[in-house]
Amino acid sequence: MVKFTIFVVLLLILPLASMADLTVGFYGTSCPKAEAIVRQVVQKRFNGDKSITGGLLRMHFHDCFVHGCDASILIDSKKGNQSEKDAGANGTVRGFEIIDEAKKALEKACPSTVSCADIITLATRDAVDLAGGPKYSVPTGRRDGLVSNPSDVNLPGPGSTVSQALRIFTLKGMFLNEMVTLLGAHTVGFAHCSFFRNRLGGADTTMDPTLDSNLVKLCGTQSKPSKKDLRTFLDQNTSMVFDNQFYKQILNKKGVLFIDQQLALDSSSKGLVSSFAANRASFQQSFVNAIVKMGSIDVKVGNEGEIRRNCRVFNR
Ligand code: HEM
Ligand SMILES: *[C@@H]1O[C@H](CO)[C@@H](O)[C@H](O)[C@H]1NC(C)=O
Ligand SMILES: *[C@@H]1O[C@H](CO)[C@@H](O)[C@H](O)[C@H]1NC(C)=O
Ligand SMILES: CC(=O)N[C@H]1CO[C@H](CO)[C@@H](O)[C@@H]1O
Repeated sequence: MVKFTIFVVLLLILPLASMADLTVGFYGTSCPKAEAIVRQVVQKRFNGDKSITGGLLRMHFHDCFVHGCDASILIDSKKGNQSEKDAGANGTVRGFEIIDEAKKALEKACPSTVSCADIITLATRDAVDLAGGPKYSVPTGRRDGLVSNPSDVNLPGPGSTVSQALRIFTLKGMFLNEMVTLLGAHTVGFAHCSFFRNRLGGADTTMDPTLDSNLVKLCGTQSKPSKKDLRTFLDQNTSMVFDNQFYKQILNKKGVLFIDQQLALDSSSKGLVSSFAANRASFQQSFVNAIVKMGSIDVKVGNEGEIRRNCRVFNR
């Protein structure tokens, strides 16, 4: 009976072990200014370009969903060996130079101490706040990973249904309500025509006809595409503000991506969409919980991995 109890207790504790090794204020003694330094870099960039919130949020998502949140997304390809950055359609992830700038400042203040994976996490947290989103504490202590392969990238595509996308989130231990919440990040940022052009020109009648004709002007249609792959806002109304407007837009058939519009139509997710559209505070609280959880997916801690000196290359 005692053995059995210990076994049950271990079963309960083990899955939490890696999350427990991340702590709020991990750099409190080793690099007390770490969070302030990141904040300063993000603030400066944001003052010049409010769109960085979109770039950082998407970077954090793509990092965490491949190999865990370990900065594998930051590694540059080498001759004859490509990295995660170069996986097919994920080439439009942006904001790498913000991470470089923060890393440079941090290496000066406290060499080889603050991981690139934590820089992505903290920078995203600050950018969400600056754009009008929730303020939150986020645990740190992540270590940087030692692999980066394009073939490891298994992210949902923009043409996914809710259940297809959920299958990938489930593999990462994320639930439907968390997926619907995290997709609320599409309240900021851009999408390129190539990700939604197949919906245009009446091809997908779930799109508002006025939005459709506006987007045709920008993108053309699948049979007559525009020459350039231009981009538009994912949230067509309050494009630069981190609010719950995204949910209101998709309830009005103004989702740009197929997956976004599906959230408002699929019977499994539409109830949550309505409740987030009606209540900004409940969206923001739910978002904090979900993004902190996303930030703990398969993290490396303790002696695992390394603290990269340059976020774009492995130390050895
Ligand atoms: C089913 C899941 C998801 C799909 C299929 C998806 C798909 C996409 C696509 C196709 C784009 C356009 C990229 C471009 O044209 O450059 C995009 C942008 C974006 N995504 Fe997602 N996404 C998903 C989940 C998420 C999550 C979980 C987050 C963050 C928590 C996120 C944050 C963003 C942001 C902020 C942008 C704007 C990027 C920018 O401004 O450069 N997405 N997403
Ligand atoms: C290069 O190849 C190895 C596997 O052979 C892999 O582990 C590594 O992460 C790859 N990527 C880069 C950019 O070095
Ligand atoms: C756009 O957002 C503003 C501010 O939240 C809101 O008052 C307005 O109704 C929205 N307009 C449309 C067309 O969605
Ligand atoms: C969101 C997105 O575009 N994901 C793509 C990333 O790259 C992989 C591999 O090329 C695609 O399968 C995903 O659709």
